[in-house]
Amino acid sequence: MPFRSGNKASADQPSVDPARIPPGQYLTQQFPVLQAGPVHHVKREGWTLKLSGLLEPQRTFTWQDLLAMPAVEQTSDIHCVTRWSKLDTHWKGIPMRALLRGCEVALDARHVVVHAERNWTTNLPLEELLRDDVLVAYEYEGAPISDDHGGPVRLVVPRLYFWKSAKWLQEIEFVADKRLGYWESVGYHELGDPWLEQRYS
Ligand SMILES: Nc1nc2c(c(=O)[nH]1)N[C@H]1C(S)=C(S)[C@@H](COP(=O)(O)O)O[C@H]1N2
Ligand SMILES: [Mo]
Repeated sequence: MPFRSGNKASADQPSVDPARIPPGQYLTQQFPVLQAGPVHHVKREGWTLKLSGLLEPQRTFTWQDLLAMPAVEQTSDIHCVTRWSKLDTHWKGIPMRALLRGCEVALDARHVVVHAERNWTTNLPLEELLRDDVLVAYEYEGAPISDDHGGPVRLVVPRLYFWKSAKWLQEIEFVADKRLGYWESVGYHELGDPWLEQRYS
């Protein structure tokens, strides 16, 4: 028989389908704040998201542009390579695919480099960027995304380890050849699939 402590905290734990937790991960109810360097404080006014590189036309969205587009709300599980997973997080924003509507991505574009505040980067294969659940998010749990979680706008890529979900998003550059990002270039896996436990390269 599994030991049950009977204390309130554990009695309140909802029962979770273990199939939702990737190998080597533990569940948390917290929302840890993690980044390389300090939290950035980015103003909405003057903020832009650029879609650059191998696509036509290249695009620049302002905060107002983003708000004017039809938003979606999405519930996603997130998995950090430092081994915490958090289930059923709620995000609101614009699907990546909707931002690309009307743009033609060049045939030789195979990868993207995601750029964030102060030259932080991460890389994704193009097909991972184009998944239905990749969101350019501006609300978390019904409120504007706080500075420490990457507001005003962050990327949410639920299928991969959470470091791919760039906080303080600025630019998505479409490129032909893979170009490793910040964590990827110091030994983290270039793809980072939590279900295959791709932590390091
Ligand atoms: N711009 C930027 N985005 C980033 C990072 C970073 O250092 N800079 N760290 C990543 C990592 S390692 C994780 S686990 C998540 C953490 O997001 P959170 O602080 O909202 O939990 O952000 C990711 N996005
Ligand atoms: Mo992370």
